Amino acid sequence: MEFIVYEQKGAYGIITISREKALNALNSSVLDELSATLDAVNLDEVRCLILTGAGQKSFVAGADIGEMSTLTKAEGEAFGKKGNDVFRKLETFPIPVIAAINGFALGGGCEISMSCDIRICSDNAVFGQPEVGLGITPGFGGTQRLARLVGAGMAKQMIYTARNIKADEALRIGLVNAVYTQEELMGAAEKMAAGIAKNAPIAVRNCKKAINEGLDVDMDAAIVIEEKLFGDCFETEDQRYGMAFFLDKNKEKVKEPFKNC
Ligand code: DAK
Repeated sequence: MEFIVYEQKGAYGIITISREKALNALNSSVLDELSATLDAVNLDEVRCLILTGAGQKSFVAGADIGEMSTLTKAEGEAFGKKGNDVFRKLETFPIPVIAAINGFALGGGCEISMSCDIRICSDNAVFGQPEVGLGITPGFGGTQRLARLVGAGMAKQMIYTARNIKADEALRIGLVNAVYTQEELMGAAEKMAAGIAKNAPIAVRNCKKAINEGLDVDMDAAIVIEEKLFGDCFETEDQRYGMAFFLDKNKEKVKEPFKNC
């Protein structure tokens, strides 16, 4: 791998997009490597992922403008599909993904963070969808995911004006859940990942599926999705153990890690 660093730390993994000289901009190789990295995550052991960018300045400064500048229509479509496939793979990845946004998150950078389940950022983070200034529309899901996250009015304002916003505004509009100093960001992301990894893995995966799939359908259909995924937790070892532990009156007993089965 040239542009992606993957490190497994016990029950969680950290994916770092590492193309610092171009502020971690997404070219075809980065997208291919990210896809291959996700395919190789050991889902028997890893229960949560963190996605971040290398260096102190940028999470991802967008799709690679140099590479895009010479694309034909057909190549543009192929590049768009490559990006959308990886972003969708992240979004539907069986385990939660936390975006730890450590600087610029522009264009495709903002879009990739929105394909993650949870976004937290450092106080130097900058978000924006500058595409209309480049003569294109946001092409990696920005028009769809931003509107769903922050509402159509705010998404339209950000996209039509191509104006960047800082971390405090991103927090105010609900684009990120929390802002940390640059020094604290990764510690906070790792603490959250470890906390998620401690919970019953099948239940956490089913929650992700229920929320994501439920948001795409009407409430009657969404409730059916929830019922099915709720039912699927029963008869798992984790459900039996989790409930038995609660019902056990022996307060001295220490909770064992969940087994993912
Ligand atoms: N692409 C390629 N290189 C980039 C880049 C990018 N997006 N962003 C930065 N770089 C490179 C710079 O060219 C520079 O390279 P050298 O000159 O050193 O070789 C290096 O990173 C450092 O950047 P700067 O010198 O510009 O650093 P500054 O601190 O002065 O400025 C900045 C930082 C982030 C404000 C600035 O670099 C900037 O405005 N970058 C571009 C941000 C941007 O517009 N991003 C959105 C790109 S458009 C599609 C699907 C998706 C998309 C498109 C189509 N289809 C479905 C077909 C997505 C589009 C986008 O993401």
